[in-house]
Amino acid sequence: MDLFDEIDESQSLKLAEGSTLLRGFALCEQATMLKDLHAVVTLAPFRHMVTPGGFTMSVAMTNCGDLGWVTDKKGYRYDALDPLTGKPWPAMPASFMALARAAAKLAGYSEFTPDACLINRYQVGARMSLHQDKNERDFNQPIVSVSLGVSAVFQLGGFERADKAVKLPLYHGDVVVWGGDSRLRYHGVLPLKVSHHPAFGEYRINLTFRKAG
Ligand code: MD6
Ligand code: FE
Repeated sequence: MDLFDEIDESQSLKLAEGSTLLRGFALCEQATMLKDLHAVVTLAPFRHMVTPGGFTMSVAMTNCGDLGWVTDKKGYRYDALDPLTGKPWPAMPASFMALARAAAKLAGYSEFTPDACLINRYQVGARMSLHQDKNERDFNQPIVSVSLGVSAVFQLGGFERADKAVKLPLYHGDVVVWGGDSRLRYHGVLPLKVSHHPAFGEYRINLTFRKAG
C-alpha cells in the first residue's frame, strides 16, 4: 500500500461537498488491473443491457463482486447472479479492492468495503445520460469511480435533472470518490470521441465500486 500512501496531495481536488478527484491515482496499479479485468470479463462478458423503458444501453457492462448491477424490462437492481451465465459474478480481484479502499481512505472514508463493482465499457459514441445512483441500500456509503483507457467528459450536475452540469474531463488513471452531499447528484458521460489508448485501444473502461447490499 506504500505507493498509494505516497500520492501527491496536490493531485487531490475537491469537486463538490463530499466528492474528490484523485488525478492519476490508479496509474500505479494499471498493469495488474488490466490483467485482472481480462480474467473477470472472460467469466462474465460485457453485454449491452436493456433499460426498463426498452432501450438498449450504448455502454456495455459487466460486474464483479458479491452483487452486480443489472437492468432489464423489469427494472434496475442488484443481483448476486449474472443473468447471462446464471452463475455468481466473478469475485472482486484483490487489486480492485485495494485500489478502491485506498482511494476512499484518502478522501476520508476509512471504512469503505465495496461488495459490488460495475464495469462500464464505452466505445466511440457511447454515452451515459444524466442519472442518479439510487439502487444501493445506504447512501451514506461513497462510490469510488476509476477511469481507464480513452478519456471522456464527465458531467457533474445538481440534485434535479434540469440543473446545470459542470463538464469535467476524466483521463486514464483518474479516480473520483463520490460521497456525502454529492452522492445523489445527477451525473453522466458525454458521447465518447474517437481516440486510442496504448493498453485499452478504442475503449474507455469505468469501474464503480459500491457497497450495494
Ligand atoms: C462513468 N459513472 O464514469 C459513469 N456513478 O462511466 C457513473 O455513473 C458514476 O462515476 C456514480 C458514482 C460515480 C460515477
Ligand atoms: Fe452513476
